[in-house]
Amino acid sequence: MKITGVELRLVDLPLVSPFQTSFGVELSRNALLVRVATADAEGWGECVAIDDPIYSSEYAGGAIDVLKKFLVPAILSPGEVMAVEVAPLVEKFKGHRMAKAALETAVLDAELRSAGLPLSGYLGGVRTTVPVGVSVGITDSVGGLLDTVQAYLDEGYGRIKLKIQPGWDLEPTRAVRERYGDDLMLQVDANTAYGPTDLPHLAKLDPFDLLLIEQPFDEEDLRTHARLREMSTTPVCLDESILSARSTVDALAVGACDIVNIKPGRVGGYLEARRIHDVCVAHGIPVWCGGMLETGLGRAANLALAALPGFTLPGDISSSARYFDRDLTEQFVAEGGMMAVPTGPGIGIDPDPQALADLTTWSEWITS
Ligand code: OSB
Ligand code: MG
Repeated sequence: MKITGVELRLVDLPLVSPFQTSFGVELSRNALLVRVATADAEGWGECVAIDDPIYSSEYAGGAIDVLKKFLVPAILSPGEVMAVEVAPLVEKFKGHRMAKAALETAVLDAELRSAGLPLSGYLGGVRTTVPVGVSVGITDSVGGLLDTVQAYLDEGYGRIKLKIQPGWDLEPTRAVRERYGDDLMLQVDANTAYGPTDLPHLAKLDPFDLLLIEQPFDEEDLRTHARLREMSTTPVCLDESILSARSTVDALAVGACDIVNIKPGRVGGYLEARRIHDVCVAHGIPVWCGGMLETGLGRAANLALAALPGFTLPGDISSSARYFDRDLTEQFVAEGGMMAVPTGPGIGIDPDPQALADLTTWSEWITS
């Protein structure tokens, strides 16, 4: 496939409400989009890096720089490229998985659109709808949290994830469990906010019968995650620590987790995400699709991945209205806690040209 040009574009989508985690507060989603142009079709990839390097080392400005200087030139130079060749072409550049993922996804989208194939079928998806949940940020008060959760339950979501941090953990979790009962699928995500001395404290979450606790410790600290598994009955899930199929194998070998959150951006793309899925299925480890407050473009592709057979837990893929008043694409809507997997070629959805124009803050074309 001959690529005639690559466009980098920043779009700024205000969030409907601030999203607070243990690492910071997000007020709007400043998303970097990659558009690949070919003679037959164009393809889209959304880079999940946020503005500041506080979830991981990557950030949007760094992604723009590495794409412009290294990654885009590397895929343009051979003259022709297929999606499976993108990762090998950029492998010599260390790290920057979120930037690499966006580029590979755009190439894959263009390729599949040309072939008339939906992403989900290409990846091996077996479902037409997938279970989804909501990630609920840290709020000012437990009362406010209960109101927020109630509103999501009224919309039909059956799984709630609470963001936690030291000082905001046992009390909000207990309050939600007591108010909504044992049938609610409830899980928590600490985004690395705890350390080894917090092990006994985190074991106090056991009575709340959580589906899982996500990434309580530093991304490099597999050992403490393994210790938590021995001290607590709550299943341990890794997010930030899982960077590749190789790191997944290592995490499983040291007994660091029961469950894996797969975010295609964090691991370098949908092809590596599928390998991680395959590793986990082979080990009997359930997986679910994480989210990074993506626009409709990113969520469309995540839905395709979440249709694979090993994705047995609800994904962080919510309705457009949970994130933005105005999405970049047509609205995604969860019904009864389920969302439809797009069926069109490639990621199966196009950005709305007017929304794209109105929300764009910067763009640049790169041609060979
Ligand atoms: O840890 O899963 C996370 C958003 C930004 C950065 C990290 C995380 C998140 C979320 C959002 O939890 C989930 C979603 O996109 O709905
Ligand atoms: Mg997480």
